[in-house]
Amino acid sequence: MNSQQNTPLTPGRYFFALSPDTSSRMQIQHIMKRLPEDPSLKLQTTANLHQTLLFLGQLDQQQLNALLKQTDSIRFPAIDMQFDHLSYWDGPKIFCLTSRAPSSELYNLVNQLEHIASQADIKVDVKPYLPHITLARKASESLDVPIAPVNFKAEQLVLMKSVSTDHGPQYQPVMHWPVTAD
Ligand code: 2AM
Repeated sequence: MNSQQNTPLTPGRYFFALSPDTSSRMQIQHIMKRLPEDPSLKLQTTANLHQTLLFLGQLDQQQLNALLKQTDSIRFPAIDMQFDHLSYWDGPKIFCLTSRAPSSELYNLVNQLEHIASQADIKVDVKPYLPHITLARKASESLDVPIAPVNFKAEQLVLMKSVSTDHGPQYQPVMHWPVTAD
């Protein structure tokens, strides 16, 4: 598959994600204004909004090179889904958007990514995939706020690097793969 690389890939913490298009991003920002006013809440920045597909963790150069050799085989159609619920997850203490009917194409893509990661000898989390978009961390209470469903349209897969900064982690898109027609 045709890929586009933004910056040289150097060792670090990586994950595969889908980025919301501009319209989904605006809908999400609108929902974020309705979160509780809690000073300890760490809101996701607009630039960092994403749907994680597979968290890869810390990768060395050899693992990155092996991973990139595998990515040519990835095939996926445009992924169009709705996030229709604002949830509180007690374990990671996050507010996130979840979907009552995630797209089956999403799971196909996650399976492909898990496969190529294992081919590249990258050990990933074996927990079942739960699609979500994190809106805020350090949440401490459940909430019951009805939302208008967010149409989430993703036309490219992104490899993100998580970089620590003084203002918290910054997620930098380092490679993109567009949808494939077949
Ligand atoms: P999230 O998907 O719930 O927001 C970068 O850290 C991204 O990978 C974050 O979006 C984060 O959580 C997700 N992620 C998934 N598993 C992770 C893990 N074990 N450690 C850190 N981040 C993880």
